Amino acid sequence: MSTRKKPIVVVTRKLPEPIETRMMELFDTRLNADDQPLTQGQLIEAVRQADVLVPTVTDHIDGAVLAHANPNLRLIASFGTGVDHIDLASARQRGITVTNTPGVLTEDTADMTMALILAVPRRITEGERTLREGNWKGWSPTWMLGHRIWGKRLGIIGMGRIGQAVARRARAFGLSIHYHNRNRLPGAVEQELEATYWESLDQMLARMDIISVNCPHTPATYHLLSARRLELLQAHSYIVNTARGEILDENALTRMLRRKQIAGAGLDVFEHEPAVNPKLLELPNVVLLPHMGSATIEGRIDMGEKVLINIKTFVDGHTPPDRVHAGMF
Ligand code: 8YV
Repeated sequence: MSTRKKPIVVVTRKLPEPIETRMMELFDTRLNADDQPLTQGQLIEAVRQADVLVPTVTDHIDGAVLAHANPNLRLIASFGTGVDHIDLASARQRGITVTNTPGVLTEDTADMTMALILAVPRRITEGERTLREGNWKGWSPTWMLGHRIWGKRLGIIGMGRIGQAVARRARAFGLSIHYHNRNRLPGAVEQELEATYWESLDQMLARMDIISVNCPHTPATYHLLSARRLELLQAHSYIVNTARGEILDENALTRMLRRKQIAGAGLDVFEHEPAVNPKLLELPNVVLLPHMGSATIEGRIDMGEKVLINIKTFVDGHTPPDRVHAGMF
């Protein structure tokens, strides 16, 4: 057993038990047993203390927080794939490496996306609500009619790992696959997915029956689906977002849903989580989920394993496998 001092690892939220136990064995770990999200003051305290910080999507690690980091804070090993809650430029300048947990939540997030692609046009939660509220008067040939998804066009925005996993599922449900991405996929992948590439997002939006948002939130994708772009959608179309709320203008979307300028939406993420535009809650043609796209116990354990590996390789002096960027010095 090495006598070298173990690094202080501060974990901001409660993680699955096997991950926390291993974290305790490997490092000088500070856990958050009652899982209360940290306030900005508590986050500042955490970066003052930590050699390694393990945050999640609920921690906003901006420049103001990082300004209080102690000089030994060398790694932010985030639990999650998206890193839009971390001011990457500021971390980099301070010599702090950032890692994430990509790959292990691809299939779970794609499943949830497919669930919403089915749930919204087929009015699944609306039907369930009606039944639970005791308002089901019995079967009728013209009641609770939704829309068929077989044979419709799905436009995927962001054709990375998750976008492609959605495409594979959607093909099996008879949807034809269209996509917009920063870079066109290799021909072999396009062929396998029978996917049509649209260089112009505007042109794709105007022609699709269902849109799925699967790109990361970056400064370039903030309000990518602006009011102007949302207005390009056809009135019968649906939109599903399991990526980040900030990618679409939630107020504009709500307005369009209320005016029936689009047919419905399935949202797992929101612009100001955990707040949800109250007008969305009043609409029958939306399915709203509390950011649970990757919420499986298997996924959470895999994410935790990735965090452990990233920390261990880093403190042992190697390049962590999921490095988003290295600190600048
Ligand atoms: C995670 C996510 O639950 O990984 C992501 O980017 O959005 C979620 O699936 C969350 O980020 C954990 O921090």
